Amino acid sequence: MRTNQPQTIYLNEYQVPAYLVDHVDLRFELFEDGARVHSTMAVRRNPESAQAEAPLELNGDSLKLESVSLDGSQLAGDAYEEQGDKLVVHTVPAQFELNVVTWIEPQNNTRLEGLYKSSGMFCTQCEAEGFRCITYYPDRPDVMAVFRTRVEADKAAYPILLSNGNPIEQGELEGGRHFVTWEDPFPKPAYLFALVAGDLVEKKDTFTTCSGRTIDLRMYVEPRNAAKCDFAMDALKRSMRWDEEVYGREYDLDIFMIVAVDDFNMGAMENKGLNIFNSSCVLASQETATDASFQRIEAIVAHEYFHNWSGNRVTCRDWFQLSLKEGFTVFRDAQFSADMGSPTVKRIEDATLLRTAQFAEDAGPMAHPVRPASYMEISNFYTLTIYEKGAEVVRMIHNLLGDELFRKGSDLYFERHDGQAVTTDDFVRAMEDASGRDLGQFRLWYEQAGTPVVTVSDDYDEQRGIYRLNIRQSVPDTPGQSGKKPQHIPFSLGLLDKAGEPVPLNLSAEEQGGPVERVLELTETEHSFEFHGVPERPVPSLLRNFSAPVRVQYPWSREQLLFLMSHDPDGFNRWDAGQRLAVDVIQSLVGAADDAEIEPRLVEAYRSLLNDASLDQALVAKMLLLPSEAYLVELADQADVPAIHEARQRVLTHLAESLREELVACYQRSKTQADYQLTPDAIALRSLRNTALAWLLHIKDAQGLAFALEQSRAADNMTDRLGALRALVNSDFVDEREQALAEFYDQFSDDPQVVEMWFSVQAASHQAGQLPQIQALLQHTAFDWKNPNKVRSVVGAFAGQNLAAFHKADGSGYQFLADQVCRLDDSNPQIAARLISPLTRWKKFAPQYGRQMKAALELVRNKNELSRDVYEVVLKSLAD
Ligand code: 0A1
Ligand code: ZN
Repeated sequence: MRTNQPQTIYLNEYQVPAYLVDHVDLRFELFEDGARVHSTMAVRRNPESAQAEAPLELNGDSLKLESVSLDGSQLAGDAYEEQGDKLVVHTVPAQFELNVVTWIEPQNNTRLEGLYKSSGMFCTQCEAEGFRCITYYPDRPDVMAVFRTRVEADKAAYPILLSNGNPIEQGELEGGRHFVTWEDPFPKPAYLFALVAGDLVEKKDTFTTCSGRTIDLRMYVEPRNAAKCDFAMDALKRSMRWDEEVYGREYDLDIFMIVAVDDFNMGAMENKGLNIFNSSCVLASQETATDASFQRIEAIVAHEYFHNWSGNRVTCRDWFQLSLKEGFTVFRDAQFSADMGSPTVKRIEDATLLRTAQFAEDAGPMAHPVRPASYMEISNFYTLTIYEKGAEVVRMIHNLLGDELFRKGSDLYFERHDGQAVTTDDFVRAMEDASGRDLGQFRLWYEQAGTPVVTVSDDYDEQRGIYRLNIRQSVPDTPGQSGKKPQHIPFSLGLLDKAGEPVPLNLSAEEQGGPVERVLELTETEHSFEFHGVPERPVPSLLRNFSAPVRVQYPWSREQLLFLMSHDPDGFNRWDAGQRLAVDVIQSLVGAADDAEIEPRLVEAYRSLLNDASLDQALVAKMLLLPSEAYLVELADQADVPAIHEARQRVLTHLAESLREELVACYQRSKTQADYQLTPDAIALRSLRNTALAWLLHIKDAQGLAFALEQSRAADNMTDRLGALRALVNSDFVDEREQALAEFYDQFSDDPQVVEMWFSVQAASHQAGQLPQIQALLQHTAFDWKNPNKVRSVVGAFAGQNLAAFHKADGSGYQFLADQVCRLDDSNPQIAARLISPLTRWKKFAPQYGRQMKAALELVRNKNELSRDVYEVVLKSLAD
């Protein structure tokens, strides 16, 4: 049990900083047994602060203070005080220079915040509050300073010394040591500080900006990864060009660097001029990365690069504004990915993530608005709500304003706030000012948590040719918020006649030949829209392209869904109709008798998908994927996971058995002859082929087995290799799967990114990932508790993806997860707090499960010395 209760921080208690830092000079002496950090800050009282006589307060965490001096004189012991996580200097002049020397131990830093070591190199992670683990500093994003950083280390062990900005000096030191000094001319918050020192190979390229400046591009990786940089480098250049063309944003420093590190809590970090990446989010080659990894890498490289403007040049005033940079930047990277590949597929993937995981978060105990009003530990707020829902909110603004006015708004935002730390409200105001639109009610998207539910009903007046849609919205209660107001929802729709032709949408009797698609703006609790001149009862296509992050309820018949699946001109809604149909069929089988009929029209719909080569194969590849167990759980109340798993498996078996011939044909037809390519078409074909293979192995088909073995043998890329392995692992071919796993591991045991995939394919598999097998993976030589990727690939994949194995009736999965969370909490609280998330939604599950999930949470709550990170999650999850 925790003894000292962590404090809650509130948005409405925000105060401007009492002191500002204009310039900071850092000197790092790096050694094997620790590092000495000398910091000299040019500090002045903030004229905007009312606290004129306030003492100077600096944040610190796990620091050993060696000395403090003010304007060159060492401070006497009573002039300052170390108060827990603060250094307080009692009396200071209006303007002064403060020098602080601290000693830290990067080699013992397992939290991976601040300065730490990963595979022998020094690296940093300062967002959100890691800089205070390096030195005492006003560690808040609204204090922006110009940084100069001198790094000193042994030259042989650490030939590469990096920090933000441009290198301005370097030289030799005594004892085989050397130094490099970097200066970043752009004022920045401390969370964007970075330092790297290591024995790394350098990959060089250049980029010429729109104004003709030549930028040096550099990637730094461990020598064994030298051949895995090309894709990320190209993705970087594509991103730089795209941001110039679409947002008019040019890069500002003379050099842009990317470093890959193996031990990293998140995906990557946008430090000014020196982005640091989790190796798995940047390193790739055809032989070791899947299509999905390539796409992820391209998106993350772009995301971090785009932050240079949306996050760095214009940053957040405080951490409640996190979505200011994250929501906007995710929206930007999604636009970029859509432009680079298939827009419909990208939209489907984003909506799937949102509906499966963000809706769940928004309905659970950690639900919070896109702009939260309070938090205990900010690291817990790097959530799907801040990132993905935040991006949807920006997307809705984009859709309400249109391309041109949105661009005008973003230009105004960047120009008006360049070099400032601002709020989400400033962002919305720039959009309003540039467009003349009133987004007053729209701001509720930032303030109210919970997923709005939009309930639609319709009637048709044949005599008058009027089709009416009645639309109601409601926003559910969430912890600490009830009685919510209606939100401003852009609701895109179309109507189809019997032949599948679009019906003109005339909103009055006078209107004729209206557009065939409209965005209705819902602002009230209830609306009724009448469409005139409609000659027959149409089928509505609602929320096209997922125009708002809401749940839509409409009493679709299976007939209508089948019709939309093959006729809707909106690709997203074709896919969505298929998903809804499959959900309906699976749900009707949950707990049903063994001989219950499985909707024959579902089989026929899938048959046409498989047979019709004229369809967009990228869309077909997505449409063939059944809704995931996680999504089915999200849709259920009082979920009985094993029953949902059974029902879904039954449908899969039935489909695979009924469509065996088509699957074999599809498998054979989808073989790509040419060399490996990353085009949307080639990606779609590999995806289709691997789905067909998985289905055949699901029914233990002998020909499928032959395909899989041959595919493993002949594959020239990881997508096909892993596709075959996954299909085998998820099959009943026990001997073959064991052999395939062993061979695969032998071949790739020296590649950590591939080993992580090898772990997660097993941990996510109902066949190969039962608890005893998970325990065995934890004992594997390649498993490492200190490496977040390994923890995620085994424990995270088991609890998050292998739902029926995790939700065992005896509660063993829950107990297991609680034990691992307790174990990790001591070494890496951020990862522990993320890992516990599957337990937090215990109220969502059938009581026999929920009770035991709750008991597991209580077990964690009772641990000694719980971190603030895990404490907050457990406390909120157990609250009434
Ligand atoms: N800003 C980064 C994500 C990030 C956040 C926190 C971290 O450490 C706690 C690390 C990275 C991004 O959006 O990519
Ligand atoms: Zn980001």
